[in-house]
Amino acid sequence: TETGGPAPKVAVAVFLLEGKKVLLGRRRSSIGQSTFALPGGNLEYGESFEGCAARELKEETGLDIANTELLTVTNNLFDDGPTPAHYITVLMRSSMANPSQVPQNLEPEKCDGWDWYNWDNLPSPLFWPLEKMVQSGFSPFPI
Ligand code: 8DG
Ligand code: MG
Ligand code: MG
Repeated sequence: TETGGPAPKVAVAVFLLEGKKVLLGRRRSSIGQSTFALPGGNLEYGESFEGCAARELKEETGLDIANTELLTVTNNLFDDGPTPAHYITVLMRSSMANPSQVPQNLEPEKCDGWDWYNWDNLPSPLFWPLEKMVQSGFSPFPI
């Protein structure tokens, strides 16, 4: 085993679905700068995946979410930027707890803004871990 070196981190990212649409925001971060990504962030010590999803959505968009379910997990090495990182990314699916809520850009230093995008007409460029999922034929919608 290794000691002292960098360790993989755990992130939770959320496919927040509304009909055929998904919530995405353009990143302002050295990892995935200017690409469209899901809301989400780092899993905190002691937190459940569902709890992390709800907390990150509230912090980043002000939205309350419901029916949060585990979809899949991906292993992502971000080694091409100024801040290399290795994330195990847990992908969740959620719906809006209160469909009359509107997403707010509560962390403008991290995101240009949130919007709904039709799954059949996603914006470009997507954050590469998301792009990879789309290219593989992955769908976040229940069958
Ligand atoms: P925090 O301080 O709020 O915990 O973190 P954050 O600032 O919200 O972190 P983040 O960069 O949004 O998410 C953590 C990592 O998760 C990110 O650097 C890389 C990984 N990640 C993926 N795919 C996605 C995605 O689609 N959206 C987000 N937000 N993060 C993703 O691998
Ligand atoms: Mg966050
Ligand atoms: Mg985030």
